[in-house]
Amino acid sequence: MSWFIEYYDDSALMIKVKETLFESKGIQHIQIFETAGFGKMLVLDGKIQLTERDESFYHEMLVHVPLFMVDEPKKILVIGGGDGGTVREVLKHNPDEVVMVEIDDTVINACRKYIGIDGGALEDERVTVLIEDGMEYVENCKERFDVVIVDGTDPNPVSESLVKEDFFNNCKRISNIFATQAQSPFIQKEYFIEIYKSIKKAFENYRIYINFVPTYPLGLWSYMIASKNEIEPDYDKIKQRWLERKISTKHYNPDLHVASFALPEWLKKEV
Ligand code: AG3
Repeated sequence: MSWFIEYYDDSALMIKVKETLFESKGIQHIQIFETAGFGKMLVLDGKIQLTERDESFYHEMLVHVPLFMVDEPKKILVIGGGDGGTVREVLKHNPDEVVMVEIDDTVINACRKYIGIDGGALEDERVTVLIEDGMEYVENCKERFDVVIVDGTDPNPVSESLVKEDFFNNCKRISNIFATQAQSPFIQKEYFIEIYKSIKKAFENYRIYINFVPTYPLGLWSYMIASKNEIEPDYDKIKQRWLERKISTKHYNPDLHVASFALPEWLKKEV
């Protein structure tokens, strides 16, 4: 047994590891571990992307919050998300078409082989997987999507374009509702503020929501949802859609959906 340590600026998270299942250094440094208590774990460039034990906390909030805000989410675009967890959740809404644009096919193949959280979602006939840069895809995109979701990594040279105003402007042009993961507002305040400022410039309406994901930087995670139209989490509508769609989840429910928009005072001061 050894410890995998993810270092933050002045703190760190340690996960006990049994063995390394996969490692490769290409566009990104990919590591997949079997852990002692968190199941399989995906790490990109030293940063924990998911563990089997709590990935549902993240993927379900990233996906179900925007999708339950829409009457009939039929056509969905996912940027990033090579492990397939986001597409797996999207399919629960029974869409007609899902496009996933992932820049690194090694992540897709390694996750399929060694983790398998997509549960076959990426092979579903309604799903098209494109190996392409997300920014270039949205720039050239002539289609429209009901919902666009960004499941990216911490901003780095590969994913940096996905937090810029230009990218969000294109997402606005091609979507009715847009949602992105938005980092830890507590431990990665600069990233969070950068995403917030770009979203604010690009969209008329935007809201922040939060939940806890134990293996992400000190546990608190944020997301932003944005649209040309007004965004108001209407509990009754969400509850009704939840009952109609009969979606089973491990973490998400309509109460949590509405509660996740309540922000603590220290965070309200930042936005
Ligand atoms: N992507 C967002 C997680 C980033 C975690 N950051 C960190 N550990 N420093 C998750 C991808 C899962 N589909």
